[in-house]
Amino acid sequence: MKEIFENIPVIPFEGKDSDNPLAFKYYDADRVILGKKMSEHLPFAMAWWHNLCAAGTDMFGRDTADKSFGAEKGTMEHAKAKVDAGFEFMKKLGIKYFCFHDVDLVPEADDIKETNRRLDEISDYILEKMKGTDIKCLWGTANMFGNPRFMNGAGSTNSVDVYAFAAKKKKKALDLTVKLGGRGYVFWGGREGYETLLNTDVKFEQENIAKLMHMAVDYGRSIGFTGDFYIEPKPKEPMKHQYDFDAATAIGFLRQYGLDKDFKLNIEANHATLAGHTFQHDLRISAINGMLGSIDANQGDTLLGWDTDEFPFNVYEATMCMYEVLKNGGLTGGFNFDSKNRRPSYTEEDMFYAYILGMDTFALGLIKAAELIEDGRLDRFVEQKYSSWNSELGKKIRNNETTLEELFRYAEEMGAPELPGSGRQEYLEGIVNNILFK
Ligand code: XUL
Ligand code: CO
Repeated sequence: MKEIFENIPVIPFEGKDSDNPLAFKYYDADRVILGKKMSEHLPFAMAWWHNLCAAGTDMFGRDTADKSFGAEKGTMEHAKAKVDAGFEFMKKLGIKYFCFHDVDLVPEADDIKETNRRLDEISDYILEKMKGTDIKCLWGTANMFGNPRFMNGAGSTNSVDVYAFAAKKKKKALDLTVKLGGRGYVFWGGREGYETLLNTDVKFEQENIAKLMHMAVDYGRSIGFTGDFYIEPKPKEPMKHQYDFDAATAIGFLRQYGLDKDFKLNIEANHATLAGHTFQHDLRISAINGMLGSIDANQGDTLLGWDTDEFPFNVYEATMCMYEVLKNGGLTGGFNFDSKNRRPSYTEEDMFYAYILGMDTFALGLIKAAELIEDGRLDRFVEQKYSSWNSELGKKIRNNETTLEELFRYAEEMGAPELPGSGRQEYLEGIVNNILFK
């Protein structure tokens, strides 16, 4: 078969002194870090929508890139050309996973029965392509935000008919995910939220979202889906207020509605920052609750208030991300590049440069995070910071063996406590810089 990216070779690892733009400087798949290969630490995934569908359109202008891949857009030939392009792309970069929405795969027909027939056809084609490769599906999802019928949400909609239609799409997307062997299934609540409380029954909407999730879990398990369901939190955009605001909010929701055994979180860097947190914050909150499942790898722009979905180049952020991931013992999911080329980066080379950048950034983050852990100074500082809790009293409190009255008596004998000890933030930040730039 003729290559689509004819001018792009298989991307080799050449090391940090290489100036070849079509080579990895840090991502060395077989290099062992803390006892595991880089490729196992970093199950990278290609996002079908950004890489094979999005072509630079924004609110003010049409496509800049040509993503026809030699076929007429809006046809099944084009859907197949995207599969061909995607698999060639993944093979050339050594990417082992892909993620998709239902409508990324085929042109949507007016009649959903025809859309579903096309989905059957394309998933057969993808399965055929997967044969003889080690490329797999990381997660699937249904797009329940693009079509005007979802203007008031899918699980949260006011229309019971739209709700049933959403359920139909979800069932099909689950069928496809299972057919393609997906490790996970994502719920991103794109329009599950509100513009104004004047017309919104928040409690009613949230209960209905939970019911749809329960039905999806029941159905998924009944067809043999053993992977994780994920909520992908995001505070706003497209809605003014989205219910899955951040990791803490999503965890509370999952627990309230008894979904926490089947769900974990898919944390996207740019969503965490839109919620006013660091990426690391939402990773930590997920991890300490046993719910850090997967990551949408990208970054935002602090000067802009929206979801820019940039390819990650911030090594500091990637290092702190990998620090959390290593401490979590890895992910059940992977690192999906929910990232897009900037509009003026419209060539085929740019598609590759973007993924090389993202993969190298996370590889460097992994190397540096492992060095931080091996160095041990951060861990030792945190251990020492809480060392007063190793006392008899500290142990009693931790074991729920004391009372407010007993603490009162203790404090009365003690008098005023000493200051709790310096937080040493600047010293610790210096250690991070020292290791990053060693
Ligand atoms: C939107 C977003 C989605 C989800 C999947 O901000 O991140 O692409 O990842 O629906
Ligand atoms: Co995402």
